Amino acid sequence: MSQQNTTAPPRTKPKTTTKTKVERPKLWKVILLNDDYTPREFVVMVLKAVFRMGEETAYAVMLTAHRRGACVIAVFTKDVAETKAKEATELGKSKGYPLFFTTEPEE
Ligand code: TYC
Repeated sequence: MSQQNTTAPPRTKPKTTTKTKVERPKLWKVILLNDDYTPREFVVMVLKAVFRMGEETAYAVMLTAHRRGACVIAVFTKDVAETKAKEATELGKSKGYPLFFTTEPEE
């Protein structure tokens, strides 16, 4: 009786390999824009309340936006950046100020 060779080891080496690439989620900048009407103290208050800045950091950021027209405040995930920018802009709006925070993706 002829016997078939059934003892050959199974092929275990994959024909193709898959590399899983996990990319870091892109971060978004929140940018404070200057305007001519919002009181400086109000801008500082909003920066402290929404972005958890201390008095000195908030004042420095406000002054940078005042002098240069805009200032990057912080980076967050897209959702958090948009929520905070909206919340901070709304605070100004509720007092009738044109205070504006915008977002843009980081390179
Ligand atoms: N420019 C405003 C003023 O002179 C103060 C201010 C600073 C407003 C920064 C907005 O992002 C701003 N009262």
